[in-house]
Amino acid sequence: AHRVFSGIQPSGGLTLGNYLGALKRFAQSQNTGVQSIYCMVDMHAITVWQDPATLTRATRELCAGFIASGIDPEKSILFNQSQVAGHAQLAWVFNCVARMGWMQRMTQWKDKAGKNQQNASLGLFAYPALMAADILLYHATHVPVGEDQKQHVELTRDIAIKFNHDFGVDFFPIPEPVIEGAATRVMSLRDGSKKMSKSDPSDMARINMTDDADAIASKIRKAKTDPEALPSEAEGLEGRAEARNLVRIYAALSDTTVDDVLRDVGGRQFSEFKPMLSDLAVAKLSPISVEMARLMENPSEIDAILARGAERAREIATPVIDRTLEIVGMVR
Ligand code: AQP
Repeated sequence: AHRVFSGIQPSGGLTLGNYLGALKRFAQSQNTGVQSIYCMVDMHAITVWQDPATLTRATRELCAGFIASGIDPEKSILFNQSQVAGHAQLAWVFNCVARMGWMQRMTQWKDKAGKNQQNASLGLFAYPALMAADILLYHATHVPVGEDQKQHVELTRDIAIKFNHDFGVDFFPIPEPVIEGAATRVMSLRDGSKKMSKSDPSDMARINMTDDADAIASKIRKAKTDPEALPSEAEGLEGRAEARNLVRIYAALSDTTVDDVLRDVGGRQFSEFKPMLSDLAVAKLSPISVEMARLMENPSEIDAILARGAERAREIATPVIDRTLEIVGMVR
């Protein structure tokens, strides 16, 4: 059976990268009738220090972001990871299946741990094993993510294959990453070689889902570009990372392709294109931020949605973790 799982960390406010790489696509795919499970991965978030009150708020705001982006908590399962114990249980088993060398090769580990790996948390190192547990706990077959998470989904496949092989079973399905659309890797507005990220120290590098129209317009106006006019074909964006990023964002927000956008705007200067892009971004994002703010007025309602989602998630997860522990030989 086809089942979708994906997660987002409540490690800061949502960005345009999270929206285009994840949320917008989740909303589009929920009408295909496939069972979809979306998780606020709070246990992943604490792999780097989170202020407790901020984590609580960010988790609720993330849930509001899912709903405001069009994900219906009745159709999809929406919950936070720590409410379903199976994630931690299965992650432990996978910590014992995965190899240190596999983790060491992960680019996210290298980027986030930086030069001082000895000082990074053990959880940050083991992050991909927990992510494998998130996906495989539901026997998910498809994992919609941005380009940056492809390597972790591949590691999930390796863990599933090794578990099945080590125990001589055909228990875990081998999940596929689903990376689609014009903006699977939204880049920083200040540096076209870095991805747009919640945790970038410069707020000017990203568009937050909670930014108002003025903030969006000012960030796009100040976004780094080059002095050339826009090309009329995608090839003309080669070697122009910042220009390409803005065109891709435009294409993704307007549900078209880069080629279609360039057909319309090729030959124009950025002084003309940037206001078009900010108008489009404001038109698409402000209804979402207004709805997020409205939902945040009632945190107990959000908590009830997460609790109900967790209950539904546990119904799927419990038999899987029980069977896993039995396969491993643990007395049940
Ligand atoms: N820049 C991006 N372009 C496209 N997709 C992106 N995603 C994140 N950034 C971009 C996708 O959003 C989903 C959730 O990501 P996450 O919160 O689990 O963690 P992340 O990938 O580490 O995102 P951030 O924003 O960079 O957070 P921090 O700064 O805390 O690490 C994933 O599907 C991801 O691909």
